[in-house]
Amino acid sequence: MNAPEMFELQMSRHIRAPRERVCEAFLSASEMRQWMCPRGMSVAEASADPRTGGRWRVLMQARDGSHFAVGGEYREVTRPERIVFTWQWEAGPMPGVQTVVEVDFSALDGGTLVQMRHGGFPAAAARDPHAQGWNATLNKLTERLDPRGSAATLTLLGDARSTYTRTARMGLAEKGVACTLQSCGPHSPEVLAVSPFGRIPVFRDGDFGLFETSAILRYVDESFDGPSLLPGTIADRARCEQWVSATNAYLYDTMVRRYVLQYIFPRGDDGKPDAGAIASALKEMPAQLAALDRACERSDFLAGAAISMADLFVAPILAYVERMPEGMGLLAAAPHLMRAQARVRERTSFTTTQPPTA
Ligand SMILES: N[C@@H](CCC(=O)N[C@@H](CS)C(=O)NCC(=O)O)C(=O)O
Repeated sequence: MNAPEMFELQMSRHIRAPRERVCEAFLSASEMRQWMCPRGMSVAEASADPRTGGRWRVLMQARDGSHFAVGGEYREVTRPERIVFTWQWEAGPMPGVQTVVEVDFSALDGGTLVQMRHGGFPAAAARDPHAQGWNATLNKLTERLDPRGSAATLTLLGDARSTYTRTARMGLAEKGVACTLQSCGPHSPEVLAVSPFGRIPVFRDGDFGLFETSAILRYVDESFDGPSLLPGTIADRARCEQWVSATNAYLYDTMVRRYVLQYIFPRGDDGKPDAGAIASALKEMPAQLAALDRACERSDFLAGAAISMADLFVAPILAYVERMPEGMGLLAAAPHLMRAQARVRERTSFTTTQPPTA
C-alpha cells in the first residue's frame, strides 16, 4: 500500500537581525511569548526546553478570551543554524495530528534568511489555514527583531495628497502603529497588484494585501493594541459605519471628486475648472454639511465620545473643502461641525499627515 500523501508549507523571510538573535527567538520561552501567535492574538503562556527530546508549548489567547494550545518536541537544535520540532494542537480540527516544522537560519545581507518547512499535514484543508497563521506570526517576529518595528512589514501604498490615504495614515497614527508609506498613484502596477479597482490606498502586511480604507483600518484596529478606532456601544458603532458608508457613497463624490478636484486638477474648457461639475456639487454640499453639523451638535466627534473611523474619513475631506473658494462660506453654516473639526485638527494624527501643498 502507498503511504498517504502529505502536504507541506514552505516559507521564507529575510529579517534584519543577526541569526543568533533570530534563532534564539524561536527557542527562548520569554521571546516566544512576544511573537509566537498570529496578529490580534497574544501568547498567554510559553515554555521551552530546547534540546533534542525536550518539549515546548505555547498557549495562544484570542481577544474574546478563547485559548488555543499547541506544542511538541524538539528533534534537532543546532544553534544558530537549524531547528526541527514537532507541532501538535491540543484541541481543534486536527486533534492527534503531529506535523513537523524545520527552520534553517542563514546569514544574508547583514541579516538572517529564515527558511521554514511545515510538513506532514494530512490534507490541503489542514495545511492552508497554517499558511495564513504563519504569515501573520512571522510578521510579528520580524517586527520584534527588525529595528523598523511594524514599518518592516506594514506598507501603505498611496499618495499623501489623497484624502483616503490620509484617512488610513491617521488611523495608523491614532493606533500608534508604524507603517511605511510607499508613494504610488491610483492604477499604478503596485496598486493593481493588490486591488483590481486601482484606487488608493492599498495595504500590505507581508504577503497579505487589502484594499478599501475601511477594511484596512478594521484590520489594523483588530491586529494591534492601542485605542480602538471603533466606538464602544452598538449604536455608536452603527453611527460610525453610517458615516464611513456615507463618505464612500456620497460625500467623497460630491465634495472631492466633483468639487475639490475640479479646482486642483482643472479639466474644463481652456484648462479651467469644470463650472458645471462644481455647480452641481455646490447644490448638494449644504445638505451634506448640515447633516454632519447635526451629528456634532452634542459631541466633538461624529460617533460617540472619542475619535473614531467616522472622523478619520470626514476630516481630510473637509480640510480640502475649506481651502476652496466657496469652502469657508459653506462651512460657516456648520458651526458644530467646525468646532468638532478644530478638535480633530489638534491631534498628532492630523498634524503629521498634512498633504504637501501644490
Ligand atoms: N472606497 C475606496 C475609495 C478610494 C478612492 O477613491 N481613492 C481615490 C484617491 S483619494 C482614488 O484612488 N481615485 C482614483 C480613481 O478614482 O480612479 C476606499 O475606501 O479606499
